[in-house]
Amino acid sequence: MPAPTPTIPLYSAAAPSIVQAVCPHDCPDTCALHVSVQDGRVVRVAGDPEHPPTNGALCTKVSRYAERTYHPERVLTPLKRIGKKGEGRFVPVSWDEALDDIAARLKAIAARDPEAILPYSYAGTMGLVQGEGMAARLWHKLGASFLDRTICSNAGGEALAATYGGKVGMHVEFFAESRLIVIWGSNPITSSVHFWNTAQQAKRAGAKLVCIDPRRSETAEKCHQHIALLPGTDGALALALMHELIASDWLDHDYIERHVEGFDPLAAKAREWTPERAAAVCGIDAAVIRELAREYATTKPAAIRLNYGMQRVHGGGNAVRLIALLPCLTGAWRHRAGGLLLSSSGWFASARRGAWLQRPDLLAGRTPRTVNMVTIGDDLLRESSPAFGPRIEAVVVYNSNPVAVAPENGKVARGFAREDLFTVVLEHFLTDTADHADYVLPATTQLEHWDAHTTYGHVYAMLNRPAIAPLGQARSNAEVFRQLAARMGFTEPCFADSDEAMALGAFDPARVRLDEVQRKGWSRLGVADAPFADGGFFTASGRAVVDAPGLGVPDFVPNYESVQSAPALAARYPLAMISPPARHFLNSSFVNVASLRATEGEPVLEMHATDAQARAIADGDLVRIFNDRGATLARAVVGGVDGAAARARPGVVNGLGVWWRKYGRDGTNVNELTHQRLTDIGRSPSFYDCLVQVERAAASADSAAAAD
Ligand SMILES: Nc1nc2c(c(=O)[nH]1)N[C@H]1C(S)=C(S)[C@@H](COP(=O)(O)OP(=O)(O)OC[C@H]3O[C@@H](n4cnc5c(=O)[nH]c(N)nc54)[C@H](O)[C@@H]3O)O[C@H]1N2
Ligand SMILES: Nc1nc2c(c(=O)[nH]1)N[C@H]1C(S)=C(S)[C@@H](COP(=O)(O)OP(=O)(O)OC[C@H]3O[C@@H](n4cnc5c(=O)[nH]c(N)nc54)[C@H](O)[C@@H]3O)O[C@H]1N2
Ligand code: SF4
Ligand SMILES: [Mo]
Repeated sequence: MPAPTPTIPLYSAAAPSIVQAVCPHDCPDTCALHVSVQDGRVVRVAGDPEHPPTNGALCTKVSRYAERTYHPERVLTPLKRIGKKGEGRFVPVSWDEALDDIAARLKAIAARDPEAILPYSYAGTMGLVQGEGMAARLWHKLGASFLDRTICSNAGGEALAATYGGKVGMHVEFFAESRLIVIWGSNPITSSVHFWNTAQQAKRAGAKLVCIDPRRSETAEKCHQHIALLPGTDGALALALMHELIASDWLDHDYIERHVEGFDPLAAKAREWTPERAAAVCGIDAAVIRELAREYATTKPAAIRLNYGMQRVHGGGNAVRLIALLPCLTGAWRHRAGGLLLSSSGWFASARRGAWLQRPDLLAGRTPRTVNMVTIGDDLLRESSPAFGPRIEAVVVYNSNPVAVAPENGKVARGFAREDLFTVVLEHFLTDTADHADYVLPATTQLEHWDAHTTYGHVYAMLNRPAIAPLGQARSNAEVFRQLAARMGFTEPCFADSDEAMALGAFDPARVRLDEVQRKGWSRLGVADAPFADGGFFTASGRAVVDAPGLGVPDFVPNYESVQSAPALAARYPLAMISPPARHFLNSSFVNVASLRATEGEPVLEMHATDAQARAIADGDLVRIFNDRGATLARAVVGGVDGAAARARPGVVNGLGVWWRKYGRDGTNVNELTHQRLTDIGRSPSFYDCLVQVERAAASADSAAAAD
């Protein structure tokens, strides 16, 4: 098999040339990058000053992209396992040896039952080519199991689509003109820093910023007001806000009349939710709810930046539906700086050539079974059954690190340790998942391959050009799947499309100005400034929907695990644990970048002094966090001593994620404790719906750790 011909521009040794690229990470900001290259080496990665959402700035993590790319631990040759699964012991092999063996093994399994093969991927890169591009073509042709890609946003996504007809909302830049911004379930200083800069502009112009978050996050402490509700109680808060809007007649009757379908049953439900009732559920004061309702209704324009942090609980879908209806009741949508933004990805639905990129027609009428990526822990351990289908015999992982990021990951690690499972991992690094692979294949980074990008935070279609040749023997994901297809004898012309052709062909020329994309690297879709000023939602009726088919009228759905909903469990595990991202990591990416890991230090558990003192835990103690699913160790960060500000509210502990298990003191991380139960809507994980107990760790655990 001939080596792939890289379609890489060659740069002279003279002044650095700047290559137009895109940040590939799972982040709503989707920045345009300027990659400076000198002598074939990246010397700097900076934000494109012309691209409005980027505005010339990047977050700390991606400013370090060169450090990540040239990291001494990059996997740069194909590797074959020689140790036990999980040990991470490998020897280098040639691409031909690896691909011949992988193709033969997958072909043999497919001959028995292609559904025994499971592709497992998420958003390590959000690219249309290196994500589900060539890979999807191969899996469709093969008839492999479908993967339900729900680990992040699907509860909120489906909820938003049930309400508005699509994943659509305000433009991020117009938040600068809002007078009230409610940052709800989001920590943008960590996870969407460009939005935070926009909110700062609004603040300087006199806007009030309110943050709704159980944790006093980096963002919460910089807002005018922080409402620290209990995890998973946002739906109750939204209902009580509606109660107040109705009781005080702060409704936009004309907007409701014309653009909301099913207001009456919603009003009936909201009338049951007095601020006092919600306050008891949310663990906050009723007066706070009354005041928020008044401000939200009477400040114009008022905008809600909802984000995915609040939908990682049992009732996350219903909560999003309720919150999404708030701006419909007050008519906030009439102004371009009013309304709500959870995701903008729906604007790209017809801009992307999805069927061409992914070729579902290659299924030829077959409908393989679907495996939910959230329940990979249970599913890898499952035998064949009529309900489940065949036992999973092979997993091909790319753009994801499930052993670290999937819930209840003690089981995920056990599943990947199965000796009879054939595992291939396409990676930059030897992650927890790669350590379990039979073959690790070296993947290119965004600086080394072509791609095209849509985004969920703004409305620019974007193109990523490779800045440098692949390091070592790295190959792009698309190239690996192209070569596997050839070895399996698939001769459809689509398997010969180059990465470059796929990137340049990814957008529909009827919707995207391709000349501008190629020239500048990005182009704004044509979306109205105030898209729902006069209704026009993407639902069948064009109105925002209350009583969605199959879902009914949205309601508060309590957590699976909380003091109120599961008192017997809470008697043993009285603390609610949330595990939002640490600022310098991106999910489990960057954990191995020394400078970023040094900033984070070690896995920490934030606790309020009341909870810490009740357990004789002092700031800096090593603690053991545990429940029936497992245990993990972390360093306690105790706040609230003598009434000082604390990150954690009483009753809630924050275990910042997502560390690689192997960097944890005992080879575990917070997902040892989370469970695999799914959200009410969208089959998503309930990471932040998790009861635990905390105790001081044995002195031996601390001294053992201190020794290494
Ligand atoms: N630095 C960094 N940036 C990231 C990421 C990262 O890991 N690190 N991840 C990226 C990804 S994949 C995503 S999906 C986005 C996520 O971005 P966001 O949607 O902003 O989500 P998180 O930062 O996970 O969580 C936001 C906040 O939700 C709070 N929260 C937890 N439970 C609840 C609750 O029940 N109700 C409310 N109201 N709030 C709650 C958490 O305390 C946290 O402060 O960020 C992206 N950007
Ligand atoms: N407890 C807890 N767990 C969580 C979360 C939480 O807040 N708390 N957040 C959840 C969320 S929101 C999400 S989105 C998931 C994310 O989970 P994942 O999508 O698995 O994200 P990462 O952990 O960043 O892992 C992505 C991997 O892809 C690799 N990668 C990047 N680019 C490429 C490429 O071009 N080719 C190949 N082959 N590999 C590449 C990276 O090296 C990295 O190891 O985690 C979830 N897990
Ligand atoms: S802010 Fe988000 S999109 Fe921008 S560089 Fe950082 S991770 Fe990438
Ligand atoms: Mo995510």
